[in-house]
Amino acid sequence: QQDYRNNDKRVPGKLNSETEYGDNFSSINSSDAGFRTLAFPSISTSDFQFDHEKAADIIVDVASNFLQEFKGLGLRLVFVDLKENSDMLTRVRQKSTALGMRSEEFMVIAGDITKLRSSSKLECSFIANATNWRLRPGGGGVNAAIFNAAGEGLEIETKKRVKTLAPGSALTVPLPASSPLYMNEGVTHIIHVLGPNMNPQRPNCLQGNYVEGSKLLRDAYSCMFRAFASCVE
Ligand code: AR6
Repeated sequence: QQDYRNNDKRVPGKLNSETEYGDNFSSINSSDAGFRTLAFPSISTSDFQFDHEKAADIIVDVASNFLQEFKGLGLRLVFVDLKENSDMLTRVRQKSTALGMRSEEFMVIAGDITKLRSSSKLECSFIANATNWRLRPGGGGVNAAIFNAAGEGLEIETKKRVKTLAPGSALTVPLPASSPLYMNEGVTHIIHVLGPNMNPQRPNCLQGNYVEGSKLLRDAYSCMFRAFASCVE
């Protein structure tokens, strides 16, 4: 059994604890010790109905630029979707592989983003959330899953900071140590992100304007990754 120790002491939580990886991570080797990890879902591609091909292009482009810019700092990005047969998972995996993105810095995995340590033994201190403009719990999708798993502490800490979020922006919220997501999964921060909306049933629909939509989706990922970097730097 390999020993995957996290050597970074800058963020509280499950530091220096032994981390094991399940079958999905069999290719990971001991050089992964010390990575700080952000797990993030596909922003805007489900309830907000953003085009999948365009979204996948944006994810790999913004992520690869970010990893290049912050090279050597031990930052890792993990793209997560619920099912192995997810269309977004397949597209992002194909595009990141074609681009030669290094697997220890950029991973693509299937699973519930609120259970990465307990189900996959993957240690992620940071989780991004695809939220709504009022940062309200519920509403289905990954937003409901994260607010449910984190408990009321996330809602309280979120509301202390802002009341609304503009499309293309992000807000970092530290989780209280009493949050079940902190205690059970070692998650110390949630990064709320609001993506562009293409669903006429939801507020601020862009009505198929992909010039504006693509710009906002790029901004959303860029803000998310920078918020992560600024917390761990
Ligand atoms: N773990 C990982 N991925 C998940 C999970 C989970 N537990 N649950 C859903 N996904 P969506 P959007 C994936 O609709 O399109 C909300 O109601 C899902 O398969 O959650 O940005 C908010 O309140 C998909 O790939 O976000 C907003 O109003 C991805 O997460 C609105 O939906 C995003 O799907 C935001 O819509």
